[in-house]
Parts: sequence; structure tokens; C-alpha cells
Amino acid sequence: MDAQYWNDEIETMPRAGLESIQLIRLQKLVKRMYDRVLPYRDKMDAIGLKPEHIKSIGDLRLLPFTVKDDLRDNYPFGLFAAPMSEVVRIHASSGTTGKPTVVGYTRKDIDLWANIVARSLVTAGATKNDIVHNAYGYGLFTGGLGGHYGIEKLGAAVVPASGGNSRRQVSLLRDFGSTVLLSTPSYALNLADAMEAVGIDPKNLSLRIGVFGAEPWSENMREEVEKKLNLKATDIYGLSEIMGPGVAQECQFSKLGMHIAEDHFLPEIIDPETGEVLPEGEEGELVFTTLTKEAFPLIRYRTRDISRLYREPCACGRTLVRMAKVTGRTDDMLIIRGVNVFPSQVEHVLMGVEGVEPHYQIVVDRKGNLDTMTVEVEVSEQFFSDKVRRLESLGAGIKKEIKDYLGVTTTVKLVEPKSIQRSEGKAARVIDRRKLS
Ligand code: DLL
Repeated sequence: MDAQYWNDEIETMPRAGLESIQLIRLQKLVKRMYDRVLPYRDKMDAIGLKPEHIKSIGDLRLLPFTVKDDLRDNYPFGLFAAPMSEVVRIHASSGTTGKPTVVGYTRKDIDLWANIVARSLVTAGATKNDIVHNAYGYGLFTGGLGGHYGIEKLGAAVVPASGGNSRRQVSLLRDFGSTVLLSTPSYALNLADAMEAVGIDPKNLSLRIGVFGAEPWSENMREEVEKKLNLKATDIYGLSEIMGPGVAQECQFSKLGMHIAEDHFLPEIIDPETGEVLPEGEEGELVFTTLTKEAFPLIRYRTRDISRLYREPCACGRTLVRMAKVTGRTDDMLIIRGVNVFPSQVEHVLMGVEGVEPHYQIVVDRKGNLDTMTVEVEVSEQFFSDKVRRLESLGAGIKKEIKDYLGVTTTVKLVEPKSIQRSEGKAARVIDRRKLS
């Protein structure tokens, strides 16, 4: 039988053992940062904190946070904790505003990352016998190369497809008999469209597992993707600042969340307003401390992602804490006439409606002093060609559902199939014209 775990000792370790490993690593990390990263040392000095004050995992909360602006202020390499002569790879995330976020890796970091992604793939149910089609973008984005090294480390065969040229990708999936697909969930849907366009039935492909992440996606979207691609869709989470893909991965048994590679990334959930650590199980902003990275370690990095942590035992036997599916970001919350709206909530409503396709966009604007929100969503071919009255009642139904669920009045625009711009990577769900003017 193929291994169920990549590293069973760590993945199933009793919590007390795991926590003592975390503490030793944390103490070493704090010392490394204090000695080598001047901006972080300044932050610690400003509150009179020395590395030797960290005596327990609970002392983590004494340490100052790191935020995105710290990275920008020290652009590009100012927070690196290793000399450039030891850095062998640089990635960057474009970000929507300002300078990109730049991250670096030593050879050991790259090896660690490959191991963690291999662990993710095994957690998703993949084995060395799989053929893995990697449609995450290759380049500065961490998805492509991060996935690539992990697939090779697992010993599976990697097809480095990157993003784009969906029809060709579909032929490759068919011809090579790929069994695992890595991509953003929105690009997976793109591939499903391309299959339909060229007349390939996913049932005739060999795909069995999807490892989808890099953007938020709802449970309803999972159902859509599973149905359209005839595979089991699992969620993978990560961010460049912490490492890239593989920070957490869903196992085959849990829809309660993704197992965090906690031996390397120590999670906390805080109140985004006050910065206080929240009680176990509560929803808030996810914060990570990297325990083992050399080139670009971070202490208490505020991800802005909203999630919660579960420590209950999992049916898969892993003792690693789980994080709930990310429901949004503290910075993607739209405030529409005073009502807080997360794009993921709109997606939740839309994906529950029959006749609606999983392609949508939220356009926010301001008329006079009033915010307006328009939800543009594609309807299925069959609905679109139907009587106008049926379309109207579909639109009115969606409007009512959104009003009931979110408490905000929207304009719903039903648009033709395939008219909303498709993504090759992360989907752009929101167009905020208020910011543009
Ligand atoms: O998106 C790394 C990655 C690549 C993860 C491939 C998974 C698969 P960044 O470009 O730095 O890194 O973007 C990180 O994307 O803070 C989240 O807001 C979002 N994100 C990543 N994974 C998920 C997920 C990569 N599974 C940002 N669910 C993060 C929801 C996700 N959001």
C-alpha cells in the first residue's frame, strides 16, 4: 500500500512532543532574527524584549508582529536573515498596490519547501505513481515552481504546464493520462470549459485528485469543480511571505480544514482590530511564525486571511492543527452602504442557485454619495436561450437571496455564458470603481 503520510512521525506526533519541538525552534529563530535582522531587532529593543525572554510557546505573544508594510519598507532584501551568497532563489508576489513583496530561499529552504509540498500532495492522496499536471503559473509566483519541486520530491511525474493555452492543456491531460491536477480553482473551471469546447468528457480522463488553492473558494464551488472535472477537489493554502504553497493542506477525510505544517509554521488567530490572540476555535486573522526558514524567516506575520483553528483529532490520524477554509481577507471586505460584504459570501449565494455558472464578478461603484454593488454572473446556455421572463425571475431570486443572506441590496446582471473574463491564475472577483476614480 502507498504511504498515507509523507513523514508519519511528525504528522502523527502527540501534541506535547510537537510543542516541545516548536519551542526549541522558536527560541532559535528569535535569536537568529535578533542577531541578523536589524529592523526586527529594533522592534524588540523598543519594547525591551530579548531572545532569552521566550521561555514557552505562550511567550510567542510577547513578540512584535510583522506586517506587509515592514516588507515594503525594507524592499527588496532588507529583512533577509541570510547573506545573498547563500540565497539561491527569489520569488515575488505582485500585489495589487505598491511594491511587490520579495522573498528569498537558501538551498536548505528550497529543500524544506519541496518536502512540505510533497507532504501536501500525500495528504491530498497523491503517490509517487501519479502523473501530476501542474497548471500553477511558473515564474515569480510561488505556485508553479513550488508545486514543481514538491512533485519531483514525491517522486511523481510532473507535467510543468504553467497557466494559459487551456485547449492544449486539455490535450495534454488526455494524452498523458494525468491523474492529479494542480491549479487555482478558477483555472480548473477554465479547463472544464475548454474540455467542453473540444468535446472531451472528463469521465474519460484519468484525473482523480485536484490540489486547488491560491485564492478563496467556497464549498459550493468545490462541488462544481468536482462535478465538472470528475475528481476529488482538495484545498491547498500558502502565501509567498511564509513559503508559498504547502503551508496547509486538506486531507481526504476532513472538510473541517487543512492541516498546517505546524512543525515549520506556527499559527495563531488574532482579533484584526486589537491584535489580541483569540480563544481556541474563534474566527479571526491568521498569523504565522516560520520556525525553520533561513533566508526569509518571519515572526508573527499578519496574513490578513480570515480563518479559524481546530485541534480536534482528525480521522486521517494527523495531529497537526487544522485551519478552516479561508473565508476572505481583512482587506477584501467591501463596505457597501455600511454593510460588510465579503466576495466569498456572494459566491456562496451564487453557487447555490440553479442555472448559474461559477463565473462571476462584483462591480462596486459610487453614485453621488451612495455605494452601489452589481453582481454580474453567467447563466447556463440553456437558461440564457430561454424566455426573458424566466431570466428575470432568476435575477430577482438571486437579488433576494443576497439581500436575505447579506442584508445588502444589489443589482444582479445575468450575462451570457463565457462573457466574464477568465483567469489563468487568480481570478479577479471585484472591480472597485470607487478606488479607480
Ligand atoms: O498564492 C501561494 C499558493 C500557490 C498557494 C498555489 C496555494 C497554491 P501568494 O501569491 O503570495 O501565494 O498569495 C497568498 O493567496 O494570503 C490568501 O489570501 C490567498 N490564498 C492562498 N491559498 C488559498 C486558499 C500563493 N487555499 C494569498 N484559500 C493568501 C483561500 C488562499 N485563499
